[in-house]
Amino acid sequence: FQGESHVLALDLTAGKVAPLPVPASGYPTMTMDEQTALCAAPFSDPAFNATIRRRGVRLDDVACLPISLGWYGPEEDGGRRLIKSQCYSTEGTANFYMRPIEGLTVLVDMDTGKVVHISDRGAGIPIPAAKNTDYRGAANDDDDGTDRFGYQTVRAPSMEPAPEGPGFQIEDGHTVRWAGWEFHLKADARAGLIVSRATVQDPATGARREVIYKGMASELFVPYMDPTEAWYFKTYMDAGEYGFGLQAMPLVPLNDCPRHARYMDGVFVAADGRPYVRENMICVFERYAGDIAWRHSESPITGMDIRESRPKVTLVARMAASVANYDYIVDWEFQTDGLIRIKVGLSGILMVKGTPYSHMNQVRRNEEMHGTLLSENVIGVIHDHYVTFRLDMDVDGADNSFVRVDMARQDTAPGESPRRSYLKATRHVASTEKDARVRLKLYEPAEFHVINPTKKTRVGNPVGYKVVPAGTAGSLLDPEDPPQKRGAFTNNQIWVTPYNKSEEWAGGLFVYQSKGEDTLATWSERYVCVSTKTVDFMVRKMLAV
Ligand SMILES: *[C@@H]1O[C@H](CO)[C@@H](O)[C@H](O)[C@H]1NC(C)=O
Ligand SMILES: *[C@@H]1O[C@H](CO)[C@@H](O)[C@H](O)[C@H]1NC(C)=O
Ligand SMILES: [Cu+2]
Repeated sequence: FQGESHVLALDLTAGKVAPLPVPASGYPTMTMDEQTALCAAPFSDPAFNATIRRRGVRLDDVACLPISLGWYGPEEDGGRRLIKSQCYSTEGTANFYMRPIEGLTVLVDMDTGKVVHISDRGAGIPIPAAKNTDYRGAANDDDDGTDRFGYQTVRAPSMEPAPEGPGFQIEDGHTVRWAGWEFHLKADARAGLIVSRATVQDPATGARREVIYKGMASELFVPYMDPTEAWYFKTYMDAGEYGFGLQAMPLVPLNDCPRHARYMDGVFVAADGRPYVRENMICVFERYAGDIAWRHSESPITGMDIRESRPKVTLVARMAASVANYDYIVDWEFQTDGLIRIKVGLSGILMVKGTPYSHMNQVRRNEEMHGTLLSENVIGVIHDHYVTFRLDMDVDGADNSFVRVDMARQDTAPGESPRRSYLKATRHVASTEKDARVRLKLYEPAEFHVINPTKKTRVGNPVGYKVVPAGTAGSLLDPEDPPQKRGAFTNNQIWVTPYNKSEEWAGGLFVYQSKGEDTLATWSERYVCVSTKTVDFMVRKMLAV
């Protein structure tokens, strides 16, 4: 092979393989075998070993991580697959993330495994101490069920469903049925968890009604806000570069998921094409957290003695991806009232930067630190985490439209009413992709509906689902900044595009070292009529530190 990428369509019925167009730039997601091999790659270079010795670290204590390097122009890229290694000292702790060998960046050719360049600007930056960095329970807890401060360690509370067992069934290992819901679940190498063919039973007619054809995390974007040599390139796109599902480890029963959870395995492909199974990738469980689903009580003034209350029990499908230091927890939660909630939790360990400073009194006034001094010789660098979800909605079938309901103040005419103003809702059906780009504004509020104009409710309104953005934020980077061009799906909070099976990944099909010409931002430039649509929906942004 000559380092070329190919995209192939396999026709299982005909037993044929046909080539598909290859994206203009970028490379496919790294395989796990590559990522494993790349951790060892720097050690094949004597100059690397010499650098480590100069930094006073024993070679046996060094662990290196493969860091995707984005795309910063042809001079840097050289037309080949590259990766930058960032190394840590594991001496005295399992939490090597807290002990960066700061300023040392090793550029490696991914195909040959050879070191291309070593940059070490970290001489004089000490490696933060190992003391008190171990996060493992056993390292901190005493045998008597207390932690090192003497506090009782918290145990998972009981979240047990009714004694007659779980209220859900899983058929064929993948089809979940619960409270009128039916959907298919699958662990995917790139997206992590895919929910498809979600239908719900109409309580009035008993008919199954379609809701979502396919929903999944489409891409992530994690730009660090430090433009210096050893940090500028850290602008990860975890799904397309690392594989959100490839990075998911088996869930820990009883702590990751409650007692009566059921687990689902994932099947992935190794670098040589062989399939392998990873167990317990997804868990499914009923959740009762003490909340109320619906209630109403009558006041005694009515003379009616009504106390109606229903406990809120939901069904959760969960996976957790550990992309190096960070752990993302993705929950799809189904409610009995038809609502589907997607939640992203962030856990794990910060990626930190070494510094000579051990106290803020050493830092010059107004000195740009790109973060916060968290501990002796440790800076937490400011950064974002964006996750965008692609929702291929099928509300009562595939003929769907996207409606923006604008909320605006309407002033009354003089003498019309004692009121001077009220809130007026105006519906606007998107007619082009450009028309369906949503940038949220606090003082220009709107609601977003995916409707089926061909299916009406009993009283004549189109049926629909409301899309509710939560915890979103826009990117503050320059739109022409190379990482922002690649992560351009963060330019808007909602995008709607007509169905196109080549446009599943918001950052493009080949994300690794891509230039950003194959993204949602490009696709939605087309003046295509939006009828059957896909909603790309940015669910969460977190600003750490
Ligand atoms: C670098 O050090 C590692 C660990 O001691 C060793 O395995 C490797 O052979 C060394 N590399 C070279 C090129 O000497
Ligand atoms: C589908 O997407 C591909 C890739 O963006 C594009 O080349 C093609 O023109 C699109 N098809 C339609 C019908 O818009
Ligand atoms: Cu973070």
